[in-house]
Amino acid sequence: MTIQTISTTPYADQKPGTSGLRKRVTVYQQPNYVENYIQAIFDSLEGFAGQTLVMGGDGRFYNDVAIQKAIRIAAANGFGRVLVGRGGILSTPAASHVIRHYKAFGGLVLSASHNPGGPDGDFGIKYNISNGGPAPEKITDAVYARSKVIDSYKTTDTADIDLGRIGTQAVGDMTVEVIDPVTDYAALMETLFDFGAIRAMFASGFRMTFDAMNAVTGPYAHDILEDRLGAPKGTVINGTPSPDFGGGHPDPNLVYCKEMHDLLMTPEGPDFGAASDGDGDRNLIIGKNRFVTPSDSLALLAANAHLAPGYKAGIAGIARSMPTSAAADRVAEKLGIEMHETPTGWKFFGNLLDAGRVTICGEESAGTGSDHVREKDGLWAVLLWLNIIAARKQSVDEIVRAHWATYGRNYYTRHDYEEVDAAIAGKLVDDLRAQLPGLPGQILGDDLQVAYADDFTYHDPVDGSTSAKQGIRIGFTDGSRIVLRLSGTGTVGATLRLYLERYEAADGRHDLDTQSALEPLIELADQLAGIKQRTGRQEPSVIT
Ligand code: G16
Repeated sequence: MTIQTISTTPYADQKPGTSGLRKRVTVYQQPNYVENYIQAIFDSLEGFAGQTLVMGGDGRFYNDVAIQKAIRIAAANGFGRVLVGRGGILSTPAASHVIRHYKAFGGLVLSASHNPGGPDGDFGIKYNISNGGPAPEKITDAVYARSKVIDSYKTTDTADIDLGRIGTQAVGDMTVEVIDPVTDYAALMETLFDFGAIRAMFASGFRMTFDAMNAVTGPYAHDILEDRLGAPKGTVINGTPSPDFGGGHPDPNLVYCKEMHDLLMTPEGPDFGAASDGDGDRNLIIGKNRFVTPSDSLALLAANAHLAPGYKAGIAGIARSMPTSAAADRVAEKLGIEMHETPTGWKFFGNLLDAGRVTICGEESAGTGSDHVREKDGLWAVLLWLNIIAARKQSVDEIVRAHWATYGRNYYTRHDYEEVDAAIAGKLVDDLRAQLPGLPGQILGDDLQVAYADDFTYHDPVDGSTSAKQGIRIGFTDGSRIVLRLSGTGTVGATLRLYLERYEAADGRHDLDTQSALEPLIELADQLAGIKQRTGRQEPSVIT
């Protein structure tokens, strides 16, 4: 093997977003684009000589090309071993587990998550550290700084690795071990949940549909739900990963899983429906006649986690991203445990999990997870729901209603305006930010008094770091909130996210239609920010 040092010129746009570097495939296909970014990552790390690096992706278009490049660059930079999923595949939570389980130095996760795939779709690369979680801002800032001045990268003159063959191969001095992507992850799930009780529930006729969206969770779901838990064959649909997700949009929300949602609302539908996204970290939960919002799901899972063997001793604390509803806060209060509000991005949970201050984390963007890995985990959430249903012997709807009767209901919605002109979106946010100091104390709209108005700043209680400008929040004295921020995962223009929340007490009205219940706040947000007028859009692109 010869190590080659290849001259290159920097790209100006390799700034990692909410979750790694996500760009159009065509951007990644530019000369040396992948090479520059991976070398910039390695240049920002220290002490990895001879260490293990995990690699895997969601199997999307360009996964196979990028992973071969990454293997050669890792060998040339002195890693001792690469662990890679067969076919270059690892779901994001499985990659996190493999990093932790084999005590790797870190990992490269090749995914653009729920974004569409294919030659005209998106691709992404994310670096995870030794705790299995996404690199913190300290590292992603260093990677960006390095990418702007990089002038060479190292690679080898070796042939492609056969990623279809389980076992060990060599790239010069570096070992490449191709592993089964499912085995370790499935074994971890068996330690957390009561597989016997869930198996008995399926045996007694409980029916579910799991939509793998032609993405990475297909093999995991077939193995765990059908083979280990005995759910009938056919429970998992769209279970074969494809490079362009079968032409679909692998985002498990009510737009892209409408068919499943509608089926669950009929008497003939199954008892339970769930889905996961491109890389397997998001989840969608729908019971018969009951869609569960991700924010409610976080609160419910936290309140009931003790019913699963892995959490029977109770949970240490809960963390949620700032735009996520405050439903979980009420659970933490009742349990007398810590509650943390962090910026959007799973990377902000890492320190709290490592310090043992929280056990369960979640986000409004369909992500929930626990300290078993350092990523959100779609199938984990599905299995915890199944465990809770099996233990409580109640339907999802009954469990949700009982929860609201105890804690009250946080009506919640998110309105996305996608592919907005970036300059218009930026100005909209700036102008709203400028209004904030004058808002507290004002009575707005339908008798809503502003309690606070700020641009969220997070102070990490573990490492003392500060992250500013994490989203505008306007809170009202009755517990309602308007939150507005720009997405950090879009690849074209800007995506404006408007989050709305209203609290209805335990003895309040819990049967209102969500959009109607939030209508006054939706109108008020538009008055304050001028969304329709400035964007020229009459409706959001997606409502979740
Ligand atoms: C990523 C992050 C999440 C975040 C989501 C949406 O999820 O890991 O923490 O909530 O993006 O972020 P934004 O609102 O900035 O678009 P995923 O599933 O895309 O990796």
